[in-house]
Amino acid sequence: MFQPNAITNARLSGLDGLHRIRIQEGRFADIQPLGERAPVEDNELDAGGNLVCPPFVEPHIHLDAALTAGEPRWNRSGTLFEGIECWSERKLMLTHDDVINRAEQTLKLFAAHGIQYVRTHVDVTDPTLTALKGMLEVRKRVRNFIDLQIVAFPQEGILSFPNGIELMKRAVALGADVVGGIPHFEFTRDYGVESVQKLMALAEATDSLVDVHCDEIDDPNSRFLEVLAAEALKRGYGERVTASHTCAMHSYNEAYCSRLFRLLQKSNLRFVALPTENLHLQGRFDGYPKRRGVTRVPELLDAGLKVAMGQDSIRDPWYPMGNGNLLRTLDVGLHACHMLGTDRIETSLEIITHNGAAVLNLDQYGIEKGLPARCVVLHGTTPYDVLLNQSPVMASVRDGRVLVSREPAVMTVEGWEHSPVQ
Ligand code: 17E
Ligand code: FE2
Repeated sequence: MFQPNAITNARLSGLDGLHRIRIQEGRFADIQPLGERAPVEDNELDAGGNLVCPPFVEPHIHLDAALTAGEPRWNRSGTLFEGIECWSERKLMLTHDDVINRAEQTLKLFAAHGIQYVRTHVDVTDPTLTALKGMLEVRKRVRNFIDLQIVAFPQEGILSFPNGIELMKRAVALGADVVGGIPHFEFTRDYGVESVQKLMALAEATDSLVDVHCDEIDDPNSRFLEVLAAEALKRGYGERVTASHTCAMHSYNEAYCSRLFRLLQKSNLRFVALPTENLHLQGRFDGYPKRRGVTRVPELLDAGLKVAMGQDSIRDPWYPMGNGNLLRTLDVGLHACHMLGTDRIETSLEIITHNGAAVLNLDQYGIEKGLPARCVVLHGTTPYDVLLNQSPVMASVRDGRVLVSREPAVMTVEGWEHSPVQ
């Protein structure tokens, strides 16, 4: 495996000109300005004037369900609820090897797209905990490529599924890193509130992070986000708590939102939007106009909160598409959220890098002297360029080793003759 001692001709966010980033013993050493394009020495990786940024972070994916679309049947309505029914049938067919094989196949796709950090939700509403045990094994197997965080996710509820809280506790004891929840799917509003209190207590007692599927529904009365934020504030836990989806916020009235945002800022929760997934799942009970169902990303960012974007699904009972490329998710997200102003585009890579790292509470992340030499070489000189062309990453470097390298595609259009317009 190629272990360069520098990445040369790298363009870095916030710095003018090109740079040579030296690497020593798997860590970034000094970063030298080059000005113009410099010749590339042996044992250096040539970034070719392209942007170099920290590895992409996938903050939200259901790896246990990945690559099961159509098994044992297709989700015909396209709703979250039919997806959960299909999955509960597929769940009965899970084996240890089945979970490991599909998760690894999916993670390889992620690695090929420059992702080196992944948080996966794993359904623990299963008395055998087959998916969780498989994922604990996957976490070990992929560690040279990807840091994997595992969420104990109660897909069918904490209070609405038999022994829900005991299963959550067992999952954390077995090694899950993060406590999950799904209050909008509990049988009653009261169950939903109680589930949030219980999961926060479990997280605090076990010193775990929290990531809740929160209000993934077009119902403006689904208001579990305020419960989660208030619990996080009370416990001083906000930066360790993530609210995923929060689709109902799309449908909240402005007066309520204005009150809610005050609490969100005080609690400093993290957010994950899943734009491809929720454009597909939400609005299903609407006539025209149909809601997009994606949370209020620009407003949350403008309020100073950390918002990341994730893929959620790769060909599973909820969503039949997905290819591991977070640039695609970001592109769709920017469209869905009215974020195609140039200022938004130029800062958008933060959403799939630093903001994802904030969600995962990573502390050794970024391109700085002394940090692990982990980064990706993009194909383009500006974020605009990268987004516009949707080119996959050219290289992915982890602890000084080049894990992924790619040549730009060569394309010729034969016989196209034109002269410039006078
Ligand atoms: N489970 C869920 O509750 N919501 C989703 N979007 C997926 C799984 C993919
Ligand atoms: Fe999800």
